[in-house]
Amino acid sequence: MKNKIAFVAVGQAGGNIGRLFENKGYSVLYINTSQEDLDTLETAKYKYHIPGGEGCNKDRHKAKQLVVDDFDRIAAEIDSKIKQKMIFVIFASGGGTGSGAGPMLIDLLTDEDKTVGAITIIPGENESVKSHINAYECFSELVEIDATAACFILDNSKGEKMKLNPVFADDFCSFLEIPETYTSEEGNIDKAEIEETLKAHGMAVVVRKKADNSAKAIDALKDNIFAPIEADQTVKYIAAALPPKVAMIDVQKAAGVPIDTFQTVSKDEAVMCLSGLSYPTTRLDSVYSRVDENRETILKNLTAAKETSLKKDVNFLTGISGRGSSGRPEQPKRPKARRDIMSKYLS
Ligand SMILES: Nc1nc2c(ncn2[C@@H]2O[C@H](COP(=O)(O)OP(=O)(O)OP(=O)(O)O)[C@@H](O)[C@H]2O)c(=O)[nH]1
Ligand SMILES: [Mg+2]
Repeated sequence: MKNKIAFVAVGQAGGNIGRLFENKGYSVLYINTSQEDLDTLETAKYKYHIPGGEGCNKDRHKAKQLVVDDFDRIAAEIDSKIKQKMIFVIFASGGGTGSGAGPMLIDLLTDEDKTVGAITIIPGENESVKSHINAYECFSELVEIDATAACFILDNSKGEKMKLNPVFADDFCSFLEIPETYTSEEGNIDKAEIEETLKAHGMAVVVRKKADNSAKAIDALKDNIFAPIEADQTVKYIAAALPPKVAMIDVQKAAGVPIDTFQTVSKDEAVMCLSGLSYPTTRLDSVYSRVDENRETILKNLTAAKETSLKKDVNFLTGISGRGSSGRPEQPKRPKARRDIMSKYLS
């Protein structure tokens, strides 16, 4: 799949996960507003520093403005380095650079006739209110993009954040490599089916677990590193390499009946990807609650500091963030669709 799928890693967390994919031989372009963050990626082949950026210290708006001002060069960089038709943009939702730039980049790149998915991260419950505000804003943008392909949502409340990265990278690569790893007279999964699974809009999860019966494989769907799957929900695709004693029908009973299944036989590990799931509303509600509980304090702080320049509040933030005047320089003329997308994120 290395000639079909590549990664654009934005911000620090994006870089941390991106480099695991690069180590496995995938093409990765790292983008950051912080040169210092990029410098930590010593062995990275393709790095791009957004000019004028000095990190965004959790300010999503700053990141968006930097992307807008430099988008022509960012797009040219991606075009020249990434030849694959499917791109996954990796970013944390709780910071500034990745959170601000991630959804917008997905929207802009999808517009460029590529299939673009997301690999993102929800902050852990112990993280700051600011991280939660950013995450909620980020997701409220992400869920509005109809054309997004699969969206993997790592949940930092599921474990130590640096430990989640290799679990995800290893499991996702095991899934991508199913066509080369497992062939069976009883059915194969080919590359087109992997792509089909990953093109499905909505949340996706990928898990890998040693399983000598169906129950163990199903456990992996409940106990994993991702934001929890909503109860009673629909699933579009299940693609799985299952050991002989794990039955797809049991997986379906647990996960819901998909539109299609792609299946092959593995040795002792179940490798499963579910896609086309709905976004994790319950988990996002808990992100919202964390902000809401601190509404009074946030209001007080914002009034005192008068620091935010966000022009548009996303639903729940109405009345929380201040509204500053723009005072931004005129943008150079860009093709209309692109300009429209950009203004949507800045207005
Ligand atoms: N799972 C995981 N989470 C991470 C990692 N690094 C940071 N995070 C989480 O990501 C959020 C912060 O995002 P960063 O990627 O550090 O921020 P950034 O995009 O560089 O943005 P700024 O530094 O604010 O400009 C927090 O919720 C962190 O807990 C990582 O390697 N893995
Ligand atoms: Mg950073």
